[in-house]
Amino acid sequence: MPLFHPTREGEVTRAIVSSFLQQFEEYVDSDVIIVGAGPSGLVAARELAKAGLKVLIIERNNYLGGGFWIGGYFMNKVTLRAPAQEFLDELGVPYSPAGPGLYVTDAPHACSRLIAAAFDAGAKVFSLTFVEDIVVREDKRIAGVVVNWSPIIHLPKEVAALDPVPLEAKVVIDATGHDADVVMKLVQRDMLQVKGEGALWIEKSEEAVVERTSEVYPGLIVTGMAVASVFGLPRMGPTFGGMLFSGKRAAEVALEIIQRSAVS
Ligand code: 48F
Repeated sequence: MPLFHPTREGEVTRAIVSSFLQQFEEYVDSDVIIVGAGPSGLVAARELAKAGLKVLIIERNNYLGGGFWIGGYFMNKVTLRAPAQEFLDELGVPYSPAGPGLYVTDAPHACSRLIAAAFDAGAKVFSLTFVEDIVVREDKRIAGVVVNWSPIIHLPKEVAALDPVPLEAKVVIDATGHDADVVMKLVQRDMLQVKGEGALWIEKSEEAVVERTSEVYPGLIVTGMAVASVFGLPRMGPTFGGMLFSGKRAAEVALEIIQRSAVS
């Protein structure tokens, strides 16, 4: 008697393809699209999905977590300053004190729990998917993003002269880290100006990133290190509390926008 139930190869392929296509079709429009699955994007996704919204994370890499997997200096450790250890308590991730009000933990442990929490809450992910542009309507409002498979982006134009694939959302969150990739689509068209990231200053940057997490163009919110790039704030290095609180703030702002537009 074999251990596993019998199956045919075609059935396995069909299961993958039909499940993917069904999800793709369902998420052609979402309440919120979050570009980037780093720490700020994952926290925002979890909060918004917990609030009952339809949330799609788009990540260009084949792994989730952004800088949260790697931590500081490829050492797989991350630090958090109080009170950010509360996120670890909530996720059930162990950590050690590393100095007054400073904690250290294993980056993959914290990151994998955060990824799982976003999925548990109901967020969906398209990985290996690159956001290459934005959708802007006549009312000067971001209404979605344009995507393609990440490997396609690296092909020469004569091989891959492809039409855009747009996805719609009520709100888009730029959680692309230092590059502020979504915001830059507006900058390139003179629709927004940014200051560029300042030099590293941990003490100042974490507070400032959380405080400046906001809607920078109708329908577009910035979170995480993208906030520093937009507002000329200092970099913060391998301490992650600012990213987590910024993601939470981004979710609050998105909820406010969606609730406001539902009333009007
Ligand atoms: O860089 P990242 O981790 O962003 P974050 O949430 O956190 C920053 C920290 O990791 C660290 C730091 C703070 O202590 O300085 O750097 O601000 O994650 C950004 C994610 O966005 C993806 C990218 O692959 C990464 O996983 N990303 C960037 N551009 C695109 C994208 C794009 N155009 N389309 C899809 N994904």
